[in-house]
Amino acid sequence: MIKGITFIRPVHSPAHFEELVSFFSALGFEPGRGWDQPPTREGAASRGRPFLAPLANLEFVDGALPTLNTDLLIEVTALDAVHHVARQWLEAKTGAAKTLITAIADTHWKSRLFTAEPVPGFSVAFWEWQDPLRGKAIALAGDLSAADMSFAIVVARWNAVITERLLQGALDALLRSGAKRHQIEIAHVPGSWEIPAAARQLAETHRFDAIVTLGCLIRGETAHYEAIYNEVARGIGQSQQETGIPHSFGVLTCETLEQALDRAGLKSGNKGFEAAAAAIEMTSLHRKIDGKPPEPRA
Ligand code: RBF
Repeated sequence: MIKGITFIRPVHSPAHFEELVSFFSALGFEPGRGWDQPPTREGAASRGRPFLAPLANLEFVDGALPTLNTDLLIEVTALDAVHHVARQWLEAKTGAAKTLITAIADTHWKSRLFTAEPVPGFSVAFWEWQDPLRGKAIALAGDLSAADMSFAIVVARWNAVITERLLQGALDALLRSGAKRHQIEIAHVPGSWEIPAAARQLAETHRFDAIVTLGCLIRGETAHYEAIYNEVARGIGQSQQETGIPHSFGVLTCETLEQALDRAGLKSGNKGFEAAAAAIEMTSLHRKIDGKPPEPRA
């Protein structure tokens, strides 16, 4: 079974190695599992830092080839944003970005492309199909850009050690995805029990694209835990359905405080961050379902 393609690029100095790792990290590549091999009797030390992409192609071409100074082509979405990040990185590192990055130009295969040279002698091309549906399954899906979206976050004070961390996670997700501070309102409520009523009132103002709900119920410390939990979940769901405004669910239900801490950023990610990301995605999907017809496809 074929599993993947590894494209090895030898690097000629430790400094170039560090710079390439920094460049590809800055562009948001997913790092793979790196390795460091100490010197052995057979040879010098070596190290590797893989970067992963969701898709790889080994492509044979017969006919017109792009006139490029590299055979490393990286397909991206949001080429302009990638160009911006690459340019900023080059400017910060070398102060002379202009000579090391080309402008974005059309190719002969209905796409746009630029090349960058993060270290001398190593060039890489980034390109994007002009037809955004090219190569994608035809499906409606929300994006994760929160620019021009407004959110209300309802956060319970009960178990504040946890819920404050969830709140920080949620704000981190919203702000890093392009939401503006003035488009985020935070409502504190005493406990999780109060979340649905506040969420509903906020949704009914129609000032927000989505509501993020954050709370923490701990079974060991909560009498009638199931009853409270069911009602909170039902109330949030009902508010979402009856107002038509997406509500994301970030109310933790945990056996112990330790488990709650893990889910608030210690071990298993931050559920506040995830809830906010879900709110962004659902807002985007909501707009797509509701909004404009899809662009005609070429
Ligand atoms: N609120 C929470 O958000 N998490 C809890 O674990 C929690 N445990 C509670 C346990 C008891 C026995 C009581 C009476 C309340 C608890 N609450 C908890 C607070 C609840 O959500 C609500 O704020 C208060 O009951 C006031 O309506």
